[in-house]
Amino acid sequence: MFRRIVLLLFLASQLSAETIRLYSFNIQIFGVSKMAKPEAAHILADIVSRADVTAIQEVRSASIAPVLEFMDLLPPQYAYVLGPREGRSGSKEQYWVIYDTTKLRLLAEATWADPEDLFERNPLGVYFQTRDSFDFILIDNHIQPSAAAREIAALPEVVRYFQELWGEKDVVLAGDFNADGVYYDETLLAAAFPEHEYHSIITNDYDTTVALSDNTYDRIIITASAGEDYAGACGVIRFDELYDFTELTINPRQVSDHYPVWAEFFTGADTD
Ligand SMILES: [Ca+2]
Ligand SMILES: [Ca+2]
Ligand SMILES: [Ca+2]
Ligand SMILES: [Ca+2]
Repeated sequence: MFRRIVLLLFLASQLSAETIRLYSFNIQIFGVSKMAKPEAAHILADIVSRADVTAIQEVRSASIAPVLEFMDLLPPQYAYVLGPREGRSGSKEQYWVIYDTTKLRLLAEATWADPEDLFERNPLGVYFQTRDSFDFILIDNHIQPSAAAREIAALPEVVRYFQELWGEKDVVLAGDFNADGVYYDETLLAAAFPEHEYHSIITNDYDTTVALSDNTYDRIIITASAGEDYAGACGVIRFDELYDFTELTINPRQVSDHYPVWAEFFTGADTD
C-alpha cells in the first residue's frame, strides 16, 4: 500500500514537471519613438507575452507613457517592475521586468546601492515565488561596454548582496553583459563565475546579435543552487526568422539589435 502511494506520488511529480520560461532582452532604446512604430511594438509585445518573466534592458524615456502603452499591448495578467533611471551622464536607462502574475508572485525588489560606484547602471534585483517550490532572485543588468571587465567582475558581489538581503540562494543573472567582441574577452567569464559557484546557461557559442557579427553579449548565468531548478532548455529567439518581415514595413533592426535569450526552470524542484 505504502509503496503504491509512493509510486503514485512519483508519477504525479513527473507529470506535473511544470516549467516557467525566462527571457532576457535588450530592446534597444525603448521609448516614444519605438512605440511610434506599431509593427515593432507589436512584435516586442508578442515576444514578451511568450515568456513568463522577461528581464528587459534599455528603457530610455523621461516619461512613463511608453511603458504604460506597451503594457496595454500585453495580456492583462502581466505586471511589471520598473527600476529607477540609471546612468552617470544625461543618458539614463531603466531596467524593466515584466512577469505573468498567474505564474509568479513578486516578493521584493531593490536596486544595488553600488557604494563604490562600480556600475554605470546599478543592477536591479527582483525576488519571485512561483506557485510551487521554486523561489529565486532575478538580477537584471546592462553592463557598460567600455567598463565591461570591471562591471562583470563586480557582479558576484551583487549576487551575494541580494542573497543575504532576502535569504535566498537561487539567483538568475540576466541581461546584456556586453561580454564578447571588442568589449570583453569571453574566455574570462569562466574565471569571473567559477564553475563550483555558477552555471553559465547562455554559453560563448550563442550569437545574440541581429547584426551579421557573431557575439554573445546577452547572458543568463545561475548560481549553483539553481542548477536543480534549471530545466535544461535554453536558447536565442531569432525573431528575424520567427516573423515574416517581408510582409512588414520595418526591418528586424528596428525591433532591436539584440535577440532575446531564454531559459526554462522547473517550478517544483527547488530545495533551497
Ligand atoms: Ca529557492
Ligand atoms: Ca561568443
Ligand atoms: Ca549576429
Ligand atoms: Ca534551488
